Amino acid sequence: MILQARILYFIKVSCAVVILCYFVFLPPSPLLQQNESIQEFIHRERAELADLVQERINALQNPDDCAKAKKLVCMVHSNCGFGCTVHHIVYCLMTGYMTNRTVILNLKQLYKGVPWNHVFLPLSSTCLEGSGISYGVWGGGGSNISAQVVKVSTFRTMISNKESPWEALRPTRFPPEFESRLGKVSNDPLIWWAGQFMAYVMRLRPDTEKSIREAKRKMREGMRYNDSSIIPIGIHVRRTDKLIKEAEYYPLKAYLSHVERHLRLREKIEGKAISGHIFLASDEPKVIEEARKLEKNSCKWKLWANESIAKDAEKVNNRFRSGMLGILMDVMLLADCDFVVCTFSSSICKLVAELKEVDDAKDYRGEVVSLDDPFSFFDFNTTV
Ligand SMILES: Nc1nc2c(ncn2[C@@H]2O[C@H](COP(=O)(O)OP(=O)(O)OP(=O)(O)O)[C@@H](O)[C@H]2O)c(=O)[nH]1
Ligand SMILES: [Mg+2]
Repeated sequence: MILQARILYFIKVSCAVVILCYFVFLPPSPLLQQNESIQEFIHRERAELADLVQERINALQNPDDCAKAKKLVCMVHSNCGFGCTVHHIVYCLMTGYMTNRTVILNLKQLYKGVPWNHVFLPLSSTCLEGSGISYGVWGGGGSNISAQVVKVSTFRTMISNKESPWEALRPTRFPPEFESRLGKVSNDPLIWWAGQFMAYVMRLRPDTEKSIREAKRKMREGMRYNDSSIIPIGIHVRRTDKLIKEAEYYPLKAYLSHVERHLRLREKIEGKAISGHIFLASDEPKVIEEARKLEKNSCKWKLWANESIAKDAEKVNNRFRSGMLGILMDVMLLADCDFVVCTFSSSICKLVAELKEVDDAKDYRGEVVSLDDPFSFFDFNTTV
C-alpha cells in the first residue's frame, strides 16, 4: 500500500515538474511580438486580417479600367426584408472575391421611400457599369463562366445551382489562408468573415452616418453608458410574418432570462452590483408594451425602446416604403450593445452578430445569444 502511494506521489510530482518546465522554457509564440500581451496580439492580428480583406475587396471593387474588368452583375430585388437583402448582396460580394470579379449591383426597385443608394455608399467609386465585351449567365453553359460579364438574375439561382462548374464558384467557406490565423483570434471565424463583407456593404453615406451617430449618442446618454455598473443590452424580438412558418414564438420572458443570467455572471466576474439597460427592438409594438409593464417590477434592468419605429415595422406591406431607416437604426443600436439576445432564424439577428464581431472599437468582445438556430451563413433562409 505504502509503495503504491509512493509511486502515485512520484508520478504526480513528475507530471507537475514536466508541466512547469513546459511553461517556463516554452519559447514565445513566433506570432507574439516582444512585450505584447495576448489581448494586444489578438487586437493587432484581427486588425491586420481585417485590413487584408478590406484592401482586397477595395481593389476588386475599384479596378483601374472598368471597361476591361471581369464583372459579376447581381440583380437585387425587393422580395425580402432588409436583413435578407444585405445578406444577398454580401453573398454576391463574397462570390466576387472568390472569383476575382468586380460586383455590380442592379438595384432596381430596391426600397421605394428611401432608396438604397441614398443611405449606403455605392460598392465602387470607379466601376458601376455592368457592360463588357462578352456576357454569360450564372448557371448557364460552360462557356458562360469565362465571359467578361456574368449576370445573376436572382439570388436563388445563385445558391441553388449545384451544377458543375458553377457549384465550385459558390463561396461555401472562407479562404484557407485566413483559416489558421483567424482560428486563433476569433471564436466565430465565420461570423467575422461574413462581418467583413457586411461592413463593406453597409458603409453609410455621411448624412446617414451622422443621424446614426446622433441616435447612438442619445442611447448612450440615456443608458448612462459610461457608468461601468450599467451594461447596455440589446434584445431583438422578431414576430409578425416571421411566425407564420419560419420561426417559433418565444415569450419575452425567455429573452429576459438570458439577460438576467448574463447580469449575474457579470456581477460574479466584476465583484460588484451590475444592472442592465435594455434596448428593445421589435417589429411588434405589443412586445414593447409588455416590456414596459415588466420593467416596473424589475430592479435589475431598465428599458429603452422606440415604439414609433416598431409601429412602422409592424405593417409588413409598408416595409419597402418607409421601413428601411427604422430597421437600419435598430440594427445599429443593437450592434452597439455589449450583449444581445435574439433569434438566428432572423437575418436581422445574424446581421447584428456580424457587425458586432467586426467592431473592435470596444475592448470587450460582445456576445450574441440566439434563442433558436445556431449561426449559419451559407445556407441561410431566402424567403420573404
Ligand atoms: N424597425 C424594425 N423593423 C423590423 C424589426 N424586425 C423586423 N423588422 C422588419 O422586418 C423585416 C425583416 O425582414 P428580413 O430582413 O427578411 O429578416 P427576417 O425575415 O427576419 O429573416 P429572413 O427572411 O429569414 O432573411 C425588416 O426588413 C424590417 O422591415 C425591428 O426590430 N425593427
Ligand atoms: Mg424575411
